[in-house]
Amino acid sequence: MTVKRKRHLLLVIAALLTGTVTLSLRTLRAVDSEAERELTIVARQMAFYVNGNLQPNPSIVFLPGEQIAIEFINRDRGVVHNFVIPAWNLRTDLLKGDGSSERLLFQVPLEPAKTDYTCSIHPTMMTGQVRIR
Ligand SMILES: [Cu+2]
Repeated sequence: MTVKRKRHLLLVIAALLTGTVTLSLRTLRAVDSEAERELTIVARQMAFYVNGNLQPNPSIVFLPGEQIAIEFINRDRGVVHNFVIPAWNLRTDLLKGDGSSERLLFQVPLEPAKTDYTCSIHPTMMTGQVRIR
């Protein structure tokens, strides 16, 4: 094989490898942008609890542009609640405290921001911060 031919072969191999790498990166990105982060938010004893943590009404931190699925569950027997992020026009229905649940799917805004989440029936007791960073 001549030197010229060898170089040509290397270029072909390099192009093939690059193509393969680009393709798999693209596939990964596509999968990634469709994947959503799941949060479970439970209402009980007049407060919100996130992902089983014991802190009531914690700050919830999102990444810019990420896809979120919130499963809101009302376990506050005898009390009606919803989960609302007013600034983002996000709200569940008012749910009975018998373990009723509703799922919210949304994309977080792209710009860093700070706002509040709340229950529209009990806005002073049931409220916390939402941050994008
Ligand atoms: Cu409430």
